[in-house]
Amino acid sequence: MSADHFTLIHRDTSCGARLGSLKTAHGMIETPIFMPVGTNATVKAMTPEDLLAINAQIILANTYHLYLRPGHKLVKKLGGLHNFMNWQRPMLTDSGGFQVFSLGDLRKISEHGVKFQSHLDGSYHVLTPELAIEIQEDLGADIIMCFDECPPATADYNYVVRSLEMTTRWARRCKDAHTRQDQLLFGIIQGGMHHDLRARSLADICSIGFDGYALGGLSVGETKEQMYGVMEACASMMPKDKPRYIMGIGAPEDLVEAVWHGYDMFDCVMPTRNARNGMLFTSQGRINIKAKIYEEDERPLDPECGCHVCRTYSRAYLRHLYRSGEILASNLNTYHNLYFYLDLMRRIRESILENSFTAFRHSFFEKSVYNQK
Ligand code: PRF
Ligand code: ZN
Repeated sequence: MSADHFTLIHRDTSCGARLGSLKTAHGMIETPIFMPVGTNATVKAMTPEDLLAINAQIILANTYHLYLRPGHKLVKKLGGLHNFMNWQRPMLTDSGGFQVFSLGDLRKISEHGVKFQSHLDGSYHVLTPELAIEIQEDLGADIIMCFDECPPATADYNYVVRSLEMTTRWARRCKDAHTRQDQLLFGIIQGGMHHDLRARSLADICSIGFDGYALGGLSVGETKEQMYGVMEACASMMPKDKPRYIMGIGAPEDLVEAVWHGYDMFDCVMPTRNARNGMLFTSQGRINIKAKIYEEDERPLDPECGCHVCRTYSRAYLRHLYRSGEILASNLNTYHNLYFYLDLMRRIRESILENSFTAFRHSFFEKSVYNQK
């Protein structure tokens, strides 16, 4: 892609927050943006039509899962991910790095790549930087990610040093293997909770040169203080003219904090996974729809929410669907939670444009049930 795929539209004068637009092969996205997670070429419980209705601009899918099933060659044959799942807006695929490392005992890491056993049938596979790129080229997402190692929060300093050095060498191999000019390739910064190592990883990854930069290795069991500390330390060193993505983040309060520091893109399973467990985000805070207090509650889930679910159904009905294990519960709950996240991001973009994001952040934490700790 051309070097001018990312345009900074406005910088909030009161903080680091930025408004941008990112050009991809399937259209533009406005940043800051939240990307719903669609691991298996589906955002669980949502049709692509539902996603359009809540105005999702971009969704995410996973290399690891789609490689194992149905296989990247099949997806390619069927016209790529966009065609396969009938989603014509932008898409991003994660490289499989994080998913493979989450396998615990089922994997073995070397310079060459990662040998792992499928969580589906126990079969053996080796994922390398080159294969992760080949798979992502076949899947055909608009934005693809380098193959990285995400060390556990418990990793010691020397392990993190060796790990980030290998992630840098893998990033070089990913860039060399990448051939599709219509895809953006993002680099991933690691370095655990150590600010000096983050600085090193950031300098190394940026010197290779990518279309965007992501912070990996966050939300892996550290405290919020540690996570916000890394965000803040890295923000001032990240290139200003490229999109900045924090992977696997986060709770509503984390998004507000990250945007304030100048990050542009986010993804997390929290709104979708929590929805399927009956945990819903509202303007009054998190609520658990299975609670007895909602048994006869005829009010909308969130009276301040403009989504189809809140305009149509009562808390009592949503509670009933959830308790009965009805399929519709997952759809309605997910629909609302994603609407809540996307609407939060829309309001964030609006306030950046008005240079009032610091005030937005203040009132978000002041009057809101979403506090930082
Ligand atoms: N690397 C990759 N994907 C990720 C992460 C990472 O470190 C995280 C960290 N929470 C989420 N998704 N490739
Ligand atoms: Zn709603």
